[in-house]
Amino acid sequence: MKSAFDLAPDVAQALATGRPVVALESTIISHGLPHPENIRVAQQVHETVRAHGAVPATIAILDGRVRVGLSDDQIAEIGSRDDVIKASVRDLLPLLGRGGSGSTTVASTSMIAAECGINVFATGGLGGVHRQARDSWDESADLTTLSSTPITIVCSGVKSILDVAATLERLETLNVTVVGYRTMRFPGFYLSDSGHDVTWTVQDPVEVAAMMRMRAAVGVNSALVVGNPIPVTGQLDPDLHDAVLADGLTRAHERGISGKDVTPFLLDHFHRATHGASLTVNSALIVDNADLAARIAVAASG
Ligand code: PSU
Ligand code: MN
Repeated sequence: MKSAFDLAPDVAQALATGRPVVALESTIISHGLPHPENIRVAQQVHETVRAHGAVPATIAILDGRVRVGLSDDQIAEIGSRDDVIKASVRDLLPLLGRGGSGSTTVASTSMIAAECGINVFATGGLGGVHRQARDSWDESADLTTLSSTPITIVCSGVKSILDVAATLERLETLNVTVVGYRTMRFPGFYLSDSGHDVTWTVQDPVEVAAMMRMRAAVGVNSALVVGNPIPVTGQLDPDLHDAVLADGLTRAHERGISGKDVTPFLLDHFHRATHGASLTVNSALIVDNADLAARIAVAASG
């Protein structure tokens, strides 16, 4: 089965020798950020991870193969080809079966990373329970996947387009550990503070590494989420955020946008309606999270 994974040479070597590796998702590149900013951010993330002495492993499905560790050319392909499908775990088998190409979400990236022995992953914001989920039943597969995937994921909370309170309740039910990085508040993606508390806080990467060491010892198989807030000085203006979100939700409803298209639609709406201000925030938090993830991976490999 493992032959389905194509590990880049530097990723394979780091895993074989116990050196730090940071998994990265590719849906951010294909569906989360517009071209060409998406490619610029992906490259900046790679450089940031390498600057700390860790190896970046961006995960994607390219022409029927699971790639773990993308070259600059492969990043550019994911970021510019229009036949790249947003692929969650449920989409992997059909894509691989027919030799297609897809970008991996938090769910599928986590699953593949853990299968390959990578234990740290950086992203922007997790998926979660959508607003109006009582009617639509729209809850991201990110949540259930994290309940059964032993990985540490650094993110700026969950996307603020979601029902954050309901998502936190689901994370609790699903045994996912949530810690705030130098905060007791759950980060709000474009905003530093979602308005909700977390139960635990950590002060540095060494503390996270100590938790990771206990994972195997006690048999916890769910994810550890490290919520890393964007600094207040770098966040989106909260009033602008709320107005743009309300407008975006109305438009999505009017246009009948549903299922896997909701998240990309709302992110794109934000980027347009804020004239790029949300894009600046989104790009910055992705790079910040990669930076922290790399330091955690280094601390955990020591
Ligand atoms: N975080 C971002 N941008 C994104 C996503 C997360 O900053 O585009 C993606 C992730 O791949 C996440 C997905 O897994 O959105 C969630 O989509 P859905 O709500 O359809 O499960
Ligand atoms: Mn969904």
